[in-house]
Amino acid sequence: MTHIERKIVILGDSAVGKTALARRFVDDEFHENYRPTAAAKPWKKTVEQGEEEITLAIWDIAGHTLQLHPAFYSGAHGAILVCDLTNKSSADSLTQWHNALMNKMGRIPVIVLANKSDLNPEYDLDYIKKYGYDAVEVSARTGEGVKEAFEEIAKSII
Ligand SMILES: Nc1nc2c(ncn2[C@@H]2O[C@H](COP(=O)(O)OP(=O)(O)O)[C@@H](O)[C@H]2O)c(=O)[nH]1
Ligand SMILES: [Mg+2]
Repeated sequence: MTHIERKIVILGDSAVGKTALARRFVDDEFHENYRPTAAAKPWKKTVEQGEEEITLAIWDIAGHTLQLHPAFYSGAHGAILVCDLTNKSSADSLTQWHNALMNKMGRIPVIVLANKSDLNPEYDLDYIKKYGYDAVEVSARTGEGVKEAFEEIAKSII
């Protein structure tokens, strides 16, 4: 079995659940209290994909500015764009986050996650589709779809 390391960045508006999703995937934990992410340090988790063992270094954005820091995006192989199903404007922001990333990294593989599927939604996946994205519903709280989503992005960047 060969071992490779891949870098993934997580982008999206404040409080959509970027940190919660990384934490659910890496530690299988969820915490209710809101704590804005202070520093950029990668979360790491190793997954198996066929004959490959991939360590994912997951960079959760620190702060919430579209002015992406080089340490954040540099060397990224793939990206996760996150919006919050209870906050429509977070879906309207997806294109901006994606453009900010593409300006730096070109077209790297991206998946779009519509988080907080455990709550009453303000909009549905069709709304996101208008922006050209096939989003997947997930919940960091219940874990719904989270593992599958990270495995999907891992597969696309081997
Ligand atoms: N109900 C629910 N709350 C969530 C979910 N994901 C995150 N949250 C909550 O939303 C808030 C913001 O989450 P956080 O991960 O800090 O967002 P970030 O700013 O994008 O990193 C926190 O209070 C989380 O507990 C989810 O899937 N369901
Ligand atoms: Mg955060």
